Amino acid sequence: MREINFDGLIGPSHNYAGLSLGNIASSRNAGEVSAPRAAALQGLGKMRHMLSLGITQGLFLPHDRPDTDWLRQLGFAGDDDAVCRETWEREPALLRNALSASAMWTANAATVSPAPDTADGRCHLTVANLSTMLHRSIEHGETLRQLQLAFGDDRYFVVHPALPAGLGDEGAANFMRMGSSHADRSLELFVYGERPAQQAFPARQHRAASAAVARRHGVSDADLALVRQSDEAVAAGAFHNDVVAVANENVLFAHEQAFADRDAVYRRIAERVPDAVIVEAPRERVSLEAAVGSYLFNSQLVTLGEGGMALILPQEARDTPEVWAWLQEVQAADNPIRRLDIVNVRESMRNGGGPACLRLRLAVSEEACAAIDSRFLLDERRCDRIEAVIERHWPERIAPDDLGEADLWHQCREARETLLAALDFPAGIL
Ligand code: SUG
Repeated sequence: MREINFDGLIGPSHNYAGLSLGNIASSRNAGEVSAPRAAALQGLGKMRHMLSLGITQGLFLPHDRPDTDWLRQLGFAGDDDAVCRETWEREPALLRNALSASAMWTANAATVSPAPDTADGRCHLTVANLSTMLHRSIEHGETLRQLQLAFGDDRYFVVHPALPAGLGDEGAANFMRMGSSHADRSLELFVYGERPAQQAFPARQHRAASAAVARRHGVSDADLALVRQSDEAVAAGAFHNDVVAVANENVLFAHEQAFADRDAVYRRIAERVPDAVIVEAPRERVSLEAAVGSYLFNSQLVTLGEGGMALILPQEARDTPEVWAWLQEVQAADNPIRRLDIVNVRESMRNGGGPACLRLRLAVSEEACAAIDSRFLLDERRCDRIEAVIERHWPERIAPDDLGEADLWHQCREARETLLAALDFPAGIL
């Protein structure tokens, strides 16, 4: 079995509209000027870094924005420009939602149960409905089309559509899998939130949604843990579990305050995964605020070909002294984490999306890997092609008022069409 990460390529409409309540970075940077071209190049740089580590890398495509079909559902009519113009005049907030590039954060695209964990021995994916946030609830239709194309071989894959909208489901950002290796039948940890009456921020992953996804995937009760996120973590801005914890094979890397009942979670892991290693940041060394501010736990924890694991961390973790000092100790201590690799994904970070948010992770056999539509897989040559399109077609900057400009709407659409053509996707396929 091997790990593949499918990163969302950061789309040409990347901007700071402050759409995500409970996501502190998104709120803090609302109204700032974004740099879509630099953002997409940063994301591509991370993908190239993963390739350089010998890890298979895939990508998902930016969604079609502005989403005029969605605006038409809301009663706006006419051609695309007329729809956008009228929306901007009458309900500008709706056009901001229709322009969001949030599909870049593919940790929220779907939840994935790899083949060893499921009743029918196939890899199951459930598209996330993302129903708690309006701008993200728009994503699941196109996400489903992309996943059906990428994982269309039903000998190996089953792609389920999103759950009904009443149950909030945010995908793999609230999911961890632990076993001795990727190939082992593993413990699947589904992390959900609950919103106490006094809490300002919504809990985006509902318990019933997590349980429904596990049921659809055919994960047995023996392999399932439904884990409640701590209220303190949600209140500190951990709107998804992957802001305070990440797992890879037998290693859990987490903040002490990530879970409501930490001891019970650790006990369950120890029972089910005898060689489990838990690397925990104690609150007196790394505060929740520093963890959320630096996105320390939104790193990718990956197994290296030469043995051991690497943490792929955002630059912000390096720049936060209490975090970096603790990481040095982690690296020196007796655990599988051998390398600390830093990537710059600052434009995404300013909307609350770190290295791990930008990727959907699959563990697949060699045969299943060969059955994936190769247009979604990357090598250096395809990275070069993508880079050339970004350089030529992605806007350099977007200020808040630009969202109402027809030139921007046209540029976003043309940029995506050029990218799809460069990657051999015929027009209209999505
Ligand atoms: O859903 N930000 C995303 C960030 C998602 C991060 N993903 C994970 N933690 N896996 C969100 O809050 C900001 C968009 C804006 O404000 O325009 C945004 O949607």
